[in-house]
Amino acid sequence: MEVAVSRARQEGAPAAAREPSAKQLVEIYRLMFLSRAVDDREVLLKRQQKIFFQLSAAGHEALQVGAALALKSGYDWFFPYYRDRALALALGVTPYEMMLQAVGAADDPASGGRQMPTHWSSPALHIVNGSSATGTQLLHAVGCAEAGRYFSRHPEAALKDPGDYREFRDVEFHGDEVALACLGEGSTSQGEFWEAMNTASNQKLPVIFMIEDNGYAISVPVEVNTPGGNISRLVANFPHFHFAEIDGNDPVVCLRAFEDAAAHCRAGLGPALVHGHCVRLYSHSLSDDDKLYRSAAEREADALCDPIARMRARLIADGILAAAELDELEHGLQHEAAEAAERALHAALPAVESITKHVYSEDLDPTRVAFATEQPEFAEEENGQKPVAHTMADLINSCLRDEMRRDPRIVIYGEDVADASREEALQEAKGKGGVFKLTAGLQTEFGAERVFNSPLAEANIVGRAVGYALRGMKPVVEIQFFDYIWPAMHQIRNELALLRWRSNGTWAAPAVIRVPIGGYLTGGSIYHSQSGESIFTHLPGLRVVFASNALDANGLLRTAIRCDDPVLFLEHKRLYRETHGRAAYPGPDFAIPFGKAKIVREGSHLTLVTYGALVPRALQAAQQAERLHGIDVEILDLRTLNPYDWEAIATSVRKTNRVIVAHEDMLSWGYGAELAARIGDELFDDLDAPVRRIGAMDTFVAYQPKLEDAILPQPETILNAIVDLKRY
Ligand SMILES: Cc1ncc(C[n+]2csc(CCOP(=O)(O)OP(=O)(O)O)c2C)c(N)n1
Ligand SMILES: [Mg+2]
Repeated sequence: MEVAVSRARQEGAPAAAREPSAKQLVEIYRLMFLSRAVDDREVLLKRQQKIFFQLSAAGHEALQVGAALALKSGYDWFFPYYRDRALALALGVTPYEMMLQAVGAADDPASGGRQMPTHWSSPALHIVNGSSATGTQLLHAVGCAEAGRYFSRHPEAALKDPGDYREFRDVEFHGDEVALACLGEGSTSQGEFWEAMNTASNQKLPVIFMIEDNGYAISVPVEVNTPGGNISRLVANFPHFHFAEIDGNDPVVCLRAFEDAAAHCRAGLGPALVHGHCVRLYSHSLSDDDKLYRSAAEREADALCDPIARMRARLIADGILAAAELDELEHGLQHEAAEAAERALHAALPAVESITKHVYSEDLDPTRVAFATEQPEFAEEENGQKPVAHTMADLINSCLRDEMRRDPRIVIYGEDVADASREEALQEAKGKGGVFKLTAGLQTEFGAERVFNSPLAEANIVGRAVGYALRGMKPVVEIQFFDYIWPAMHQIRNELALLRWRSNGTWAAPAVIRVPIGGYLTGGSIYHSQSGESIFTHLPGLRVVFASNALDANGLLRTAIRCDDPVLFLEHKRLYRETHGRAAYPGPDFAIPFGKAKIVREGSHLTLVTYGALVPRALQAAQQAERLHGIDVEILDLRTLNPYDWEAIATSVRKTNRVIVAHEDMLSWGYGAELAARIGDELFDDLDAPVRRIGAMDTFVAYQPKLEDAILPQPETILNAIVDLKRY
């Protein structure tokens, strides 16, 4: 095992040659002091109730300024956390922009008044908008570094294409760029920290982890979060890393440490971790009071380490600036902060009408007709014979293959999706290509750089996808079973779906997540049969697709890949290889727009709205209803659940005046509840009977087939509901 452990000052030029000039030292001090001045002005505004939240960088300034000055704003990539005011200032965010954020102004460049202050963002400076969640940003930094490496190796992939999302995703890259991922020592307890360290190390990615160790996570001291109280000791055996544990109160030490870390990354040797010991001079935020859990002696000891006071004393001792000159400089900076605040307090506030902007892409609407190729291009013959009826599994695989040929920005990864990670095995072995074989042969055709296995960690899969996608790539990742999507839920809800809205449209992560879902497996049991789509349709910002047949799966996946929104693409396992719904290969450009339901059976007596595995079951029930009871049922297959085709539902209900909404997922709080409520609300006058719902029992799916049959809705369940509803 190769272990790269080194300390600041051990590498690079001799220390004397790298001693900052007097001018640089003054600039370091200016940035540190400006950060404190903006913090102090905000504290005042919060006390005056002119802003609504305040969280300071006080005590972290040396570390942050050191990091910023060692890296290149607008060239490297920055994933700050909420305490990084000095970092943001040193990278080029202005005090006025910070104050616009604090007041929640319309012109707040980070979020337009949507996020709390200190959630930095600037596309021009490459500061990626972060959430309030501790640790999620680390996986984004990893994905970002992977994307940067990919573009440097495949510059042709950066070309724009007016036919899809690429028209709106600008790409910039440099072969030696670095991603800075910032966090507090408490956040190293998050699984995502370890998941990010795993991939950064394994892939030797140019990511610098900056740990700002102030000894506390709100009120929780470091030894509670970190066994032994020192994170450097725990991570020391990660391969390919450059490590430095430093005095984070000395900006010159910090600057050197980050220069060394950046040199290691730029040389392609791997990631780095700089662990800076600093102090938290104020409480966690103005909503916290550290006197409740810290002793006076401890707080006083921290105050003596104040990096600004120390730097000031040093400038005087080294004869760089006299006390009076420093007073004047500080005065000017305080004035700058006060003036920025004053201007921001008069800035226009966001309009209420703007609230729904940027939930989804404003550039590319996946419901638009441009995504509809009128007809599939069925070949007259395939390989000299009549076209084969392909399964849903086959046509998903061929869509992935066709899109990868067309778009070099697509990468596919997940658990077991590669043919074989040890490529030499493919000389004799056929290859795996997914537990359901949906990605079979893709690594063999496109290589291990574009199709590869991830660690067994779902947050890792989605978190990296956010990083890839915000750089303009198109990750099409797989979660192996819907039942195991939950470790990624935090990334899906708080990051993937939210990034565009919270950044007021300046960042987005239009990734695709493919997920096998559902039961009717005979023995699938609890952990391989779950549904739960309504949990995801409840997330603004996320498109949700659920195809019921091979042709729809092919055309909808193409739209999912080409569109500019994040998409959850649900694939019913039971339908993968069923005889129902097979189709000929529709050609490489067949696409179906989102939000267009399909009438799979026309009828006049009753409307049945459904999707997924209930479509073939509803068809069976409808045939029996006709044969045995003379009831003529119209069946709508929604195909996409967000957006869904309200017009199609309303038109059909106006015609039949009776409606059942049927799904495989549990009845209570399910997807049907929303549709039933809206139908009752908006189509009340058109109804001759109550709106009926069909779903699974409110339990999980059992292993014993007798129980599974009773738990999940069957064709008879649907038939009974049809007959019952027709009686009204
Ligand atoms: C996932 C998540 N859990 C909990 C919180 C609430 N929270 C915000 S900051 C914080 C402590 C973070 O401590 P640390 O990482 O040491 O950073 P520091 O604030 O000390 O700089 C907590 C628990 C959160 N924002 N995100
Ligand atoms: Mg901390």
